[in-house]
Amino acid sequence: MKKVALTGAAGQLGRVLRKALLERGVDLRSAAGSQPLEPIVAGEDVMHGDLRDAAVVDRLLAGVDVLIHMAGTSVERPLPEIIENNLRALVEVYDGARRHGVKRVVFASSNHAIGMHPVESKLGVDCEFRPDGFYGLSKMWGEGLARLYWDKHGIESVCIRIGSCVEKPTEFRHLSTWLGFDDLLQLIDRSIHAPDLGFEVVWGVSANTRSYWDNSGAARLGYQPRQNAEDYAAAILAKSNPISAIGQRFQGGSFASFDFSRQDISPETR
Ligand code: 15L
Repeated sequence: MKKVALTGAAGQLGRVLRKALLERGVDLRSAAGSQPLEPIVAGEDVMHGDLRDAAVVDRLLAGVDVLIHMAGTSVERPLPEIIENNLRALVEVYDGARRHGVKRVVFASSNHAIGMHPVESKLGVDCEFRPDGFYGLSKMWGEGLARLYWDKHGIESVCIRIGSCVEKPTEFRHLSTWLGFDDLLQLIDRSIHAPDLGFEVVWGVSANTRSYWDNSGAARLGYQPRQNAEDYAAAILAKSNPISAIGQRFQGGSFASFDFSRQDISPETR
């Protein structure tokens, strides 16, 4: 059986994954950041620590086949914080993967690496990077790092450009960007088990009728999403859109409109 490590286990998605993977009998080591994790099953393999510390990474990756790396800053934050958590820590993690012969890293990338694309565009994973902030920029850099470690060191990576991974879609943008928890679990399961992936980028998105993204490449993993945000459309369309007029123009939504200073693009210009 594969030994799987999970970082960010105390985070929003990490909590969902930890519980579900344990329920499915995965041989899991879960890692949190500053606070210790309380075991949720007897004898659970848990740890915590700062991933910028190589000794912590050694403890995380000893004997591990696949790492699911969910840790890091997950929203727009001042650049120094993003550099520490999403750049420096990620290099430590990939270096550790190299030291310990980890076969594959599943990297939580984000739609915010491409968030400045207009909502009218349907994108493949080979689209141009258009980050919508320093957070999105760090995910673009992370995908580049993953590529480097495959090309030079043979460590496989699946970079999942996660959309909006919440239990239920609640706003208009989610009709395009939603990733339901069942589909997340399927995608993670396929990312752990699909053979010989090399370097892959996939959209972390459900089978949404209004998806911004063409996820046909995810078939290589055997990912077949079953959830569709459209099932919630009536309730969502009955409410007002919480995103500003500028944010509504870009796939990154409110991340794109944050600190937006262009004067030549107004909500009205097309
Ligand atoms: C992300 O990358 C964030 O981590 C999450 O908080 C959401 O904002 C999500 O993207 C989204 O785009 O909805």
